[in-house]
Amino acid sequence: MGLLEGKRALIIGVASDRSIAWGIAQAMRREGAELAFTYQNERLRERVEKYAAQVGSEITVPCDVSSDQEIQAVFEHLDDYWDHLDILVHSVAYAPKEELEGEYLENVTRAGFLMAHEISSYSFTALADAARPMMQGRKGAMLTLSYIGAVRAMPNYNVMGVAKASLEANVRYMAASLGPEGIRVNAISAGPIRTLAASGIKGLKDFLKHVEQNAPLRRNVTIEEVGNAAAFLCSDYASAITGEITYVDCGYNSVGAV
Ligand code: NAD
Ligand code: IMJ
Repeated sequence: MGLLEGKRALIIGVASDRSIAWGIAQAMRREGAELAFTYQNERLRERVEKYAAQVGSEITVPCDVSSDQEIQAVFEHLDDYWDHLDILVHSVAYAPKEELEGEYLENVTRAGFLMAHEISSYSFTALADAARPMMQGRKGAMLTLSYIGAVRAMPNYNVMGVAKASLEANVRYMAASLGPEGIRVNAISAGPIRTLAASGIKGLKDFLKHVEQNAPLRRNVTIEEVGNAAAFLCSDYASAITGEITYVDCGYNSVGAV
């Protein structure tokens, strides 16, 4: 029997077959979960419908996480199909591209800072609050994706690192809020992966190579491996784990300069 047999999961953040959210969706499906998906905008609708069908799902709902109305509508729509929800996966981040290069203080703006925090951190809070009514009375789990730039000043990551630090604190405060309802809240801090969100990032190739040469496992992580960790963290096997940031990065975070 699969780890997630009988559970229902909403996956937010599939944009391509390289998306971390897609790795998570595939692992959760394999472990027996029923899935629903959101897509950011019309441009992504058909693509996400196609991916959903591949994992036996007919439930796809639009959701730009900057809109409270769209967030509310997701759960109204979901309520037509499901009488409850067990798992919420948040795999979304955004900051203006111009701020993800060069020196932090030179490039950060008030608008970019607010945007990064709104889309990459606050949206998890807003989605959790909207999902809460459907997650009552079950052993629910919420999961988001972070990056080591939350805890170290990494080149080019800049304002996104500050937003990820907010997201990680959010995980702890949300875990404290939702714990009494039996809902767990965790994050996976993934190593670098070539996805749409990582494409066009200055120096990515060299950084992937650096990880390959220095991480204890001497390689980079895959979306399948992040998916497996996600399935575990959202399963009842992780029933005492909440408020945690789990590194899934081939050990990179645990070593210093070599
Ligand atoms: P991706 O581009 O496949 O996914 C990013 C998703 O964010 C897309 O599906 C996009 O539609 C969505 N998104 C952006 N703005 C949105 C908005 N306003 N409303 C709704 N959706 C919006 O890239 P990914 O690498 O799979 O990123 C997923 C998560 O993983 C992000 O939080 C990212 O920070 C995190 N992460 C990525 C890496 C990496 O190296 N790729 C490493 C660690 C953590
Ligand atoms: C992002 C920026 C700088 C360095 C980076 C990254 N490295 C990695 C990433 C080394 C691995 C990818 N990552 C962890 C992210 O969280 C990416 C978030 C992101 C990416 C974009 C690109 C396109 C855009 N806005 C973005 N906002 C957030 O316009």
